[in-house]
Parts: sequence; structure tokens; C-alpha cells
Amino acid sequence: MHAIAEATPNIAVIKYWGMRDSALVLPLNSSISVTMDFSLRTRTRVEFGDFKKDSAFLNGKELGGDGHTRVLKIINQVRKLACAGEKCRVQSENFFPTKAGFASSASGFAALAVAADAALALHLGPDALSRLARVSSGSACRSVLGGFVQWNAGEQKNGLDSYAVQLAPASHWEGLLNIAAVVDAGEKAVGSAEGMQLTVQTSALFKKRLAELPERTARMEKAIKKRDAHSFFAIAMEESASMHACMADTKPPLRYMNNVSREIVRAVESLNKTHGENVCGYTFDAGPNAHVYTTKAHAAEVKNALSKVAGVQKLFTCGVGEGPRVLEAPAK
Ligand code: 2P0
Repeated sequence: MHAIAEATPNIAVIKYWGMRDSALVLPLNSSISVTMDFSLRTRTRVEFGDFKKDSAFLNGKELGGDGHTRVLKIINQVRKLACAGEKCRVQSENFFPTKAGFASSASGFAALAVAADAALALHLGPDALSRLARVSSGSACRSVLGGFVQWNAGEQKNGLDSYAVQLAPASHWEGLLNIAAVVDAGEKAVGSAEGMQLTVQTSALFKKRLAELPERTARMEKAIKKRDAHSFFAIAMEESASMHACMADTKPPLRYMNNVSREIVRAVESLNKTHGENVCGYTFDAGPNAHVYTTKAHAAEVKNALSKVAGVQKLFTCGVGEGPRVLEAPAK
């Protein structure tokens, strides 16, 4: 009983930062993301069988500690649903540009959820698959879908209404590109889960952010529906600035962007000013790397501007992706 699946990361343009329940990974606000294409992906093989113990390998290395625990959260759920008792072996490989320094937990846990579901022939629908991936990594619940995705925060204590839905498929806006600028591939000082809860506990600005988000989220949804590039870039930048302001307001302050990141912000602003409209827009996650969204028409110009920023180590271009795919599954 084995299956192989691939999934890709997603980049949020309305960010998830703050949980109302950290055990179930329930967010304080809804978020919106764009799924990346297969130029970055995780391939995961899940096998259930007569093994002595459960084991999980990432890029050939056996996982222990937190990594192993997070894998088992998904595996235990599918075993329960399938009334299966077999031990499992998980083998996961990341196909990312060398030392890209981008988080792979979203693609990794989405690929695991899809492969585990396929291996046990559960055939869960997209809502259940999204909830399944969520328990191991919040952002992974958005990577089980392609295109433009909204993770609805939900209100229920048990998290049944906290899952991602597709706002529009990848084909809705094919010309949209993410020019990712690798600034630093090092490990982050404070992990996302820990950092976001520090913000929730200590930042007064965060309360203001939560109050503003429903309106900003609605504007982003509208910009996506209308393929309104100027507004999409503007809201993405406004949102990135809002999250990073709350990070800076956290006690002690969280500083994920660095001087190179700030030079990228300036380069993007300068390009937009020259055009008299937004031809691109940046967003930064819990790290210094930039994701600069633009359209095909302006991609060369954006790449040229970013390549001139001192400290940018590498650029790669990614389109909107279609979501996970199952490569092998048991015959029906
Ligand atoms: C997001 N981030 O919406 C937000 C914005 C980072 C900033 O979800 O702990 O790196 O595996 O959930 O996937 C970061 O989450 O960490 C995140 P875990 P991950 O994408």
C-alpha cells in the first residue's frame, strides 16, 4: 500500500500570523495565497506495511523530534479514518533551487497529506485534505489547492470550519509571476509558530491589524477576481508592511527583513514610481527573502532591477501553480 504525491509551496499575500489555538493550528485571521508552480516542489512517498516502526525521511535523512511528530499527526489521522493499523514509511524529497532558503513545510505537509490519503484510498475531499495538512503546518492547508487560495479562519473550537478553498484556478491569471529574490539562505532566529504567538501576546499594533484585515482581505479578493494588477501589488505591499510592523512591535522585536530586503523594497517602489502605476509588488514572510509579484509584460524589467540590488544572491521566476498531483496510487 503506497502512493507518491507532489505539492508546491504557496506565498501568502494576506498573511497568517497569529493563532487562536496552537494545538489545532487555528488562525486568528483568514489568509490568501498564491500556489507556486512545479519549479519548486516536494515529492513524498508514503507506504503502509509490515514495518517494525513508523519512520520518516527528508532528503534521505531520518527525521526525529518535532519533524517526526508533525509527520505522525497526519499519519495517525489517516490511519484512524481508514481503521488501519499498519506502520508507515514516509520518504520526502525537496526539489528546490539549491539553497533557495524558502520554507518547505507548506509543500512538504501538503504532499504528505495527499500521498497518505491516496495510499489508504480514503479519497478525502479538498476541505478534509486541507484540514488534515493544517494540523502539521498552518500554511500547508493552502498548498493542497492550486491557483488563488483562501484559508478561512473559521470560528468553531474543533477547527472543522478552518480550511482552505480555491478563489480562482491558476488559469484565471496566467501572466502573474513571482520573481523570488534569495537574500539569505540561513536558518531563521525565531521560528514562525513561536514568533507569531509572541506577537499575539505582546503587540498592541497587532490588535489594530486584526481589526483592519477583513476589509483588506475583501479588497485582495476583489483584485484577484478582477485580475487588477495595480491593486493586487498595492495590497500585497500594504499587507507585508502591516505584518512586519507588528513583528517589529513584538517584545522583544522580531526582525526578519534585513538591509538587503529594504533595498529591494526601494527598488520596487522606484520602478513603480517611474511607471506612475504599480507594475510590481513585494511581499516578505518570516525571513529576508523577497517575493516580487509582477506580470509577464514587466518581468524582464523587474528582474533587471532586482539583480542590481547588492546582496541579492539569486533570482528565480515562478508562475501560478495548479496544486498537488498524485504520481502513483494503489490500483482501485
Ligand atoms: C503565511 N507564514 O501566511 C505566513 C506569513 C510566514 C509569514 O505560515 O510553522 O514557515 O510550518 O507553519 O510554513 C509560516 O509558516 O511554518 C507562515 P510552520 P511556515 O504563509
